[in-house]
Amino acid sequence: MARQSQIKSNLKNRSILAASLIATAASMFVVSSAEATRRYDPMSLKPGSESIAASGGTVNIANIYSEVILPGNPLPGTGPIIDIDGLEFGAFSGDNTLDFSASETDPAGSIGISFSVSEASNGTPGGAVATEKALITSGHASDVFDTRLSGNIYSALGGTPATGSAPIKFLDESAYNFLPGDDNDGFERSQFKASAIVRVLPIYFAKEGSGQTGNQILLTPVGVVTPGLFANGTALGLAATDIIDGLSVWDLGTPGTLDVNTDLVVFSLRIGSPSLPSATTGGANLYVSDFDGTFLLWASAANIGLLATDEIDALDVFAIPEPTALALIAFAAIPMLRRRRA
Ligand SMILES: [Ca+2]
Ligand SMILES: [Ca+2]
Ligand SMILES: [Ca+2]
Repeated sequence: MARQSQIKSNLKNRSILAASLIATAASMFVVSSAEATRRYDPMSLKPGSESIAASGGTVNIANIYSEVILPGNPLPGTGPIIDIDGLEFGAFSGDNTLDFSASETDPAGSIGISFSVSEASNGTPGGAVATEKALITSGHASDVFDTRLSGNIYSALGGTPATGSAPIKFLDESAYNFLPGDDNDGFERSQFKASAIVRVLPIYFAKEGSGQTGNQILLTPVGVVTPGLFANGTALGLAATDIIDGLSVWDLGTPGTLDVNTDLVVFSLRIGSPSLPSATTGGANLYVSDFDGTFLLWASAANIGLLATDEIDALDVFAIPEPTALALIAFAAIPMLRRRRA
């Protein structure tokens, strides 16, 4: 009897879980329908990008641009649309926003990355990056590529680097009214603003300029325009002249405060940074830290379809739904069907 009631309880829990998963999927569908003609994947540009000259200087490397062109959503005029002016988060005219991040979620789950490379990068022969480079000169540098990695952030912190799948092209620069001669050097999938004016997410970023050393992570909370220091290079185990050029932050523990051994970061360094394996390699390696004063390899260039001499200059992470979530729905449905037949 106890066993039976345990089974019933399990069935009930599975039904609740299934209903909850279906409801979640349904609500996602409603949101995506409402947003079907708009999407924001904020992006910033590297100095020297083609759009800067083409715009007569209104495209600023401190600013963050977004609003992706989708069917039914042509962007007005030419050129990209500013999502967050640099002045709104503490990157001034002349500063270069190196990369930026919202606070990521689900560090224990399966993970994918979006990245962009520098113009000098070649990618593994035959891979997505090499293919884009062959199509149009420097067109690969303004694109965004996706790959998925094995394990999760904690397995990397435990000393097991991830392996990745072959990258695929996720976004073309034309989706932003950017030009093929642009070089995207900052990317994030999160939507920082709920409207054109109100930023609803804190922004974590690295920049160069205004005396800022590129080995630090700054944080501009919601409601203010002045950044504070979230983590210095020492917390990451970085040298004074290392440059972070790809960044994703999990601000766990107390939001807005650095919690050593709890908060997490994955990052890439610019080629030439003294902490890399050599003066000409390592720029496409990804590293992980929990701010304990050291960092570990998360994935090497070769594991994400890139060459050791390539450069990742923009980085974001995203959660990949576990196959088990879908399996659970099916698993929950089977006993319900069986019971009905009985
Ligand atoms: Ca790039
Ligand atoms: Ca924290
Ligand atoms: Ca890099």
